[in-house]
Amino acid sequence: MTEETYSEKIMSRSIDPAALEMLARAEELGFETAWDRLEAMLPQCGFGELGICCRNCNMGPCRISPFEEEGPKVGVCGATADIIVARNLIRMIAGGAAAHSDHGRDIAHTLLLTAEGKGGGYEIKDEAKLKALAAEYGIETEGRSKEEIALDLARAVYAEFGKQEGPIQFTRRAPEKRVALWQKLGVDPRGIDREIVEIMHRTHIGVDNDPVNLILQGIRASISDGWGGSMIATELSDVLFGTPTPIRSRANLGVLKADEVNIVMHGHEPTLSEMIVAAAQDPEMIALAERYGAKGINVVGMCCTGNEVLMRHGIPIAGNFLQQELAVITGAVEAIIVDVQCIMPALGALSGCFHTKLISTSPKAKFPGATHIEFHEEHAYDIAKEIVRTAVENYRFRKPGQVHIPDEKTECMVGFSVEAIVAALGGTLDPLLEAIKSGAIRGIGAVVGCNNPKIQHDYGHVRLLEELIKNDVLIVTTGCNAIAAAKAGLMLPEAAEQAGEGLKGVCQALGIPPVLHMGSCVDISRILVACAAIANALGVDISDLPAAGAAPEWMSEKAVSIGTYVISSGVFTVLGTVPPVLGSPVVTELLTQGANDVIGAVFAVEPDPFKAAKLMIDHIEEKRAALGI
Ligand code: SF4
Ligand code: MSK
Repeated sequence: MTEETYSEKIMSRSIDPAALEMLARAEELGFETAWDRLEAMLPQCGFGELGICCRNCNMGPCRISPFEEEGPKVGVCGATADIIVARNLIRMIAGGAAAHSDHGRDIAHTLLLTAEGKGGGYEIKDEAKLKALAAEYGIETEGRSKEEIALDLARAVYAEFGKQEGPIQFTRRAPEKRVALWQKLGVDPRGIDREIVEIMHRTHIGVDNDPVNLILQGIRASISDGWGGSMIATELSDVLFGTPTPIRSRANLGVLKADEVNIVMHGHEPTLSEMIVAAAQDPEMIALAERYGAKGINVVGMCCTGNEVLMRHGIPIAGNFLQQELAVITGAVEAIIVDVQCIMPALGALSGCFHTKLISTSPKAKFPGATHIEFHEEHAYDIAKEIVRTAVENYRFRKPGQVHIPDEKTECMVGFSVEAIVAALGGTLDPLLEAIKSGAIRGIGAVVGCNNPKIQHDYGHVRLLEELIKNDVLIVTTGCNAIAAAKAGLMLPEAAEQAGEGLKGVCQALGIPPVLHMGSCVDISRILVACAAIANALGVDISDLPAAGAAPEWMSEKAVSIGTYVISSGVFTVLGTVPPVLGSPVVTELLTQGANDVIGAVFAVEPDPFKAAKLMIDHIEEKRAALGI
């Protein structure tokens, strides 16, 4: 089958040729994917879409009629649509902030074990960053071993989660004006866990029933994610595994190999994926693979854990969120190894139709149909080896007749941590600031987030990026958007050809792509750090910068927390899918207009990537005019 022969239905689902090929294959073989399940779900619940259903107590469930005349306008307790929508929204923020921050806590735990000499194979790779972070925390570094420093740092960071009074140290990286604003509004977070717990308390029946007060708590918890839990995850991952530097790799399903053991690592935390990468290089494992007739062991990534090892080791990435099922349908995957977040429970049943083993590893995340091999940092390398061995031994059960791997794999250049960007600029931000001031670069676009079958796969991401770079907007990206960009060839220095003249000149002079891969979802914290550095260099707040954010295909609760901390940091953000808030005029107005007067930024919702680009560019131009540049 070729693209010309695909049905209209298939063509409407993705713009990625590899995904289209596998979707056609899935249809031919009768396998169901997320797109089919969405179709079966239609029409989706209108109350849910508007955010006006509540089951926070057992007098409910209650739902508010959105129609003028008929139907109830309050729940059994008297809660209005505004109250219900605000409560539901901030519970989404709590879910997202909890996910990111628990990830950060796990990394802090790994650092602690490593410092105590109990980390089963981990070591401190970036001593310079360790010392810089220690200095931020006021920890003595002179004449001390890296383990001693790391122990103090891990304990100090660990304490951030359970702190009662604040401040969370990394929030002080934000420009002074921003911190002062947070303090004035009473949203400067006190402790990471505390803010999440307080959301759950306030949204219990009969507690906080003021929509604005509820949203302010959502803002406080989201800041504790972006400038707290997520930033901790990023910074300590760099200490343990190394701060990313530019490296070349490949992206898309074509990175799977027909004659090797294919291991797909999917999920989020680098503690697992780093060790799998190491164990797959173990000569004993390679010899075992050869004994089973494979030419080697091919480890590839998926979603954000894939981004982590892509950025640090150049491990190829097989795809983004909506490609997880498609990878299994290639019939060439011996094991899909998962930890936490964004892993579809559908993978278990689907893997059962192939020889593929779905291997769950986290005590927090078990899946139907999975083989559970629990991962503990104390024995990390040994467990990783056991997992790799399980994958290798599965190679003999591969059914050659089922194997179908698309050819697509695109070259990419990744690894743009803030440190790497500064290095590419020659050691200071000045060339970037000059390019912004001269107008060669009009502004910065932070484009991030998931896939969502409600939007044609990768269409929202890729078209938005193309449009922005054409208009001289330099892009920083993470998560599944970054993977879409890599697959589309936008992460090569040659992609500068597609950029406007100004951006093209800057990229060519520096040898960088116009779309810079800054990492996984938690690494949006790197974007915050970059924004703070630029704002500080210009002597302004982040909300004054010619910068705009977007999440064209977002779907997860983490994305709700991210969007909220991004606007709370002062960056206007365009969402490609509609959040469940339209049932409340008060919340909708606050998020799309009122917040401007409070935190200096708002959300807009625009599914059309061309119109979204226009909104972002207009915003950037407005900010340039206000700065007088
Ligand atoms: Fe209904 Fe109020 Fe209970 Fe929600 S909290 S389910 S609106 S009675
Ligand atoms: S993996 S949160 S689908 S970006 Fe981080 Fe992708 Fe969104 Fe998950």
